[in-house]
Amino acid sequence: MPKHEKMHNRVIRNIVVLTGAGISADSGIQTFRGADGLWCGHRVQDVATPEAFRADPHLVHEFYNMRRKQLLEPAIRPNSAHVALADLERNWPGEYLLVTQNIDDLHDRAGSKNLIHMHGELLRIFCTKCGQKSDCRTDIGTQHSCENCAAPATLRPDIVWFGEMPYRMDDIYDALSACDLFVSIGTSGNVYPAAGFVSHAVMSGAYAVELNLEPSLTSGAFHEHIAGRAAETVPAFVKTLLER
Ligand code: BJW
Repeated sequence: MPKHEKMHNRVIRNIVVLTGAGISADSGIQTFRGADGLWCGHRVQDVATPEAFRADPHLVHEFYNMRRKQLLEPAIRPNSAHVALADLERNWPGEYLLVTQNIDDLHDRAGSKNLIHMHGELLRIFCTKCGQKSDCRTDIGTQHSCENCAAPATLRPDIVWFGEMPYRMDDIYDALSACDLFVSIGTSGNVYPAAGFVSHAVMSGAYAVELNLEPSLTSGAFHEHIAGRAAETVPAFVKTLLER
């Protein structure tokens, strides 16, 4: 890969941005794999798989109820990185797609519109019997019935668990194939398919930039790295792009 090549030498029309837990860390939401990991004593595989949900739906509902409550606390708000990305979308003359692995709604609240929540949304649920999806801002549990088909104990969080297919992969790969710039913000590169997006974009001809506190597992695939907290690096990076 031509590492010496600089972004300012490139014609950039189409942009894909991928975000992970690091962008919401500056809003007070803990990351998954940091020292103070979010999982509160639960191993990921105890709560984030369909098998875990079948084995102990109560534990899994409690886990997501706790996180939903936290997300709705007044102190949890979009930070300057979320706001800068919404600003980029509004002002960028070419194609722009934001793909987030995050299940929080901070990008939505900041005003991002062309946004894919590839791992689902904490404030949505669906019925495993009829498939009906709905908004959810309260606790749910096995005592609740589906409002659409009335089946008992069939509701689950609209979250993509390990072993399940992330959402809108065709749209994501189409955008990656056509992008001139791929930007990854605050993701560790542990979880596929998102961790493979940089390779796909670079093989399709894109310039790739990583913004992270520390190098990710896929750092080697990027042309450029910008180290620091997302709330500081993202607004500065967006400013550079919009001034081109
Ligand atoms: C900052 C910062 C600041 C901190 N500023 N930066 C073997 C090889 C390859 C793949 C697999 C494999 N075995 C299984 C798989 C597939 C599996 C997988 O990838 N497993 C790996 C663990 C190996 N993937 C899947 O199963 C996916 N589905 C799939 O592949 O479908 C295809 C298929 C289906 C069926 C059959 C066959 C194929 C689904 C993945 C679903 C992921 N779900 C989760 C949980 C969501 C629910 C929830 O939140 O409860 O999504 S896992 C969790 O990790 C969550 C996140 O979205 C995801 C990524 O985490 P992220 O965002 O990167 O966070 P961290 O904490 O890891 O990193 C934070 C970063 O921020 C760090 O780098 C910090 O430095 C940085 N940072 N503060 C800037 N202020």
